[in-house]
Amino acid sequence: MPHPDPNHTDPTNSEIAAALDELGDLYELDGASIHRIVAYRNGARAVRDASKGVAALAREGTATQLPGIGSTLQEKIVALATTGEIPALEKLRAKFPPGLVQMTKLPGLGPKRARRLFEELGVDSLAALREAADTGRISALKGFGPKAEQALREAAETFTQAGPAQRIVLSRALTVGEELLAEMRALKVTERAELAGSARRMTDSVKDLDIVATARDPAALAAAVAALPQVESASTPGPNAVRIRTHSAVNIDVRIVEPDQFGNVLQHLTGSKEHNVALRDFAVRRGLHISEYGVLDDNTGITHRCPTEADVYALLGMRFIEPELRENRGELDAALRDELPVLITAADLRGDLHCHTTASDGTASIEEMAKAAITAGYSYLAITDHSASMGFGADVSADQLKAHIERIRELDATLPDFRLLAGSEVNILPDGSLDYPDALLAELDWVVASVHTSFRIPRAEMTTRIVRAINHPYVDCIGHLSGRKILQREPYEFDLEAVLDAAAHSGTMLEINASPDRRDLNEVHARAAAAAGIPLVINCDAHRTSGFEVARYGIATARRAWLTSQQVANTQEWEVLAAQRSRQRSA
Ligand code: DGT
Ligand code: CA
Ligand code: CA
Ligand code: ZN
Repeated sequence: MPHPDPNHTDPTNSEIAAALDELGDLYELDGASIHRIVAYRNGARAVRDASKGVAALAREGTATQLPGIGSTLQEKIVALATTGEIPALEKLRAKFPPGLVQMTKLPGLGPKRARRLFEELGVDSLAALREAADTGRISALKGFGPKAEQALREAAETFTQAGPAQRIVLSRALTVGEELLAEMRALKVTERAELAGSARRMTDSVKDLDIVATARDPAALAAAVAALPQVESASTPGPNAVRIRTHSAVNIDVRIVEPDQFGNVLQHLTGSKEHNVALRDFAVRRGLHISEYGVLDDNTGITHRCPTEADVYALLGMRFIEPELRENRGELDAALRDELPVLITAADLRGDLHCHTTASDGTASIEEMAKAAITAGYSYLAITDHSASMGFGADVSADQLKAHIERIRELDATLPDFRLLAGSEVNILPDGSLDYPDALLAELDWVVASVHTSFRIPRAEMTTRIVRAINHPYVDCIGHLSGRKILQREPYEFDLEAVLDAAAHSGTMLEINASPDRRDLNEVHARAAAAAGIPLVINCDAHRTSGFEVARYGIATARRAWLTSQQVANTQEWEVLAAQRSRQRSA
C-alpha cells in the first residue's frame, strides 16, 4: 500500500525539541526569567515525549493540547515547520556566538558570568577563554580572582577534550555511585550520606552524581572523600563541597551539610529543577520562600530548617513525594489532594516473562535460568528464546521449538512450587506477521512479540506492522515496543496512540523491558498505556543468570510512570495472569 506523505518535509520531533532547547539556552544567556527558560525546556521534553508528529499538530492548532505547549511555543513550531526557521531563534543566534553557549555549560561559570566574560573581555569560545585565562585577564575582572581563573582554565581544557558533558546510562553511574557511597558511609567521620540528583530520581541517564552528607567535621570528610581510592581528581568548589572525578570517568558532587538542614539540601539537590521551580512558585503563593537552606516564612520571618524531606513537604501542606515522581508531571497537585499513587516496588514482582538461554543468544541453560529466577524470589519464569528469523544464527527453528518446549515441560515437572513456562520471543516480520505457525504458537504458555529487524520503514508501515502483531490471537505481549537504546539509538517512528488503542482493544499486554539500556516502554508511554487500561509486564530480558538484577530499572521506570502494583500484571501469580491473556478473549 503506497502512502504518499504530504508532510514529509516536516521537522521531526527531535529537531523541534532541539530548537526549543536551544531557545531555552539562548534565553538563559539573554537573562530571561527562569519561567521562560523552563517553559522552553519543558516544551522540548513534551515534544520528545509526544506520540504524534508535533509539526502536523501545530499546523492544525492542536499542539497546545500537549502538556507544556502553549500558543507561544505552538507558533514557533509552526514557523519552523512552514519556513524552516524560528525568527526569535535566529535573532538570538545572531546576538550570541555559539561558543558562548558552550561556555555557559562549564562548571563554575553559568550564563551570567559567561556573559560578563563576553561583554567585558570579548571571550566568545572555549579557546578564547583558555587564552584569556593564560594571559591573566580573567583574574583581573571583579568577582573572578586567580582561583576562579585557574578552575575555568582547567574546565575549558577538559570540556574541549571531552566535548559537552557526556551523559551516562543510569546503571553505570549507580554501580560507581553505590560503591562510593558505601565507602563514604564506612568512614568514621561520616554521619550520613545519601544519593540526590537525577540518579535518585532514577532517570534513564545522568550527567553526574550528587551526594548529600552530614559529618561532625565537614572539612575532614571532604578531605577523606578526595582521598578515596576511586578518586582520580578532586576540587573544592566551595566550603563543605567537594567535586570528584572517579577513575571510571564519573563526576560526583558531594555536599556536606548541617543535620538540621539535611532535608532542605537533599530536597533541593534531588530536583528535578522543574519540580523545584514549581514547588517554589507554589510556596511563594503561600508566603513561603524555599531555598536549599530552609523554608522562610514571610509572616514570622522565621526560616524553618528541615532535617527530613518530609518536613519540607509538610510545611507546604503536602505528603512526601517519592523522588521518581519529582518531574513536574502533576505530582504537586496530587500531593496536595493526597492522591499520590502507592508506587509499585521490586518486592511486588512474582515472576518474569522474558528471558533467553543458550538456545538463542543467552549464556545459560534452561535449568540455570530457572534456578536464578528462584533465587531472585520469583514463582514463575517464561523461557522466551528468539524465533527463527533473527538472522544471528542463534535462534530456534519451528522443529527446535517443539523439542525446546518438551525440555521446559520436563524440567518444570521437577520444580516444586515453581512454574517454568514455555514461551517465545517471536520476531515481528516487516509485514506484521510472525515466523512460527499458529498451531505451534498455540502450544506455548506465553508469547512475546518484538520488532528486532527492519527498523527503518515508514511510520505508517511500522504502526500497521505492530498493530497486526497486537491483534494476532496468540500474541500475549509486545516486547520493548519503541526499540530505543538509551544514548545509543532513537526509537523507531510509529503512532503510539494507534498502538495503545489496539492493545487496549485486544487486551494485549505491553512490556516494560527492564534492561537499563532499554527501559522500554519509557515512563511517559507506560503511564499512557496504564491510563488506557493496558496491563503492563516488567521483564528483565535476562540473557544470563545475573540478568534478573536489572529488575530495579524496570521498577524505576514503572514508578516514574506512577504505576501501582495493580497495573503490572506480573505482580500476580501465574494462574491469575494466565487468565488475563488476550488469547482468553479471542479464544
Ligand atoms: P543530571 O543532568 O542528570 O545531573 O540531572 P540532575 O537533576 O542531577 O541535575 P544537576 O546535577 O545539574 O543538579 C542537581 C539538582 O540541583 C537538580 O536536580 C536540582 C538542583 N538544581 C540545579 N540547578 C538548579 C537551578 O537552577 N534551580 C533550581 N531550582 N534547582 C537547581
Ligand atoms: Ca546530577
Ligand atoms: Ca550535579
Ligand atoms: Zn529478548
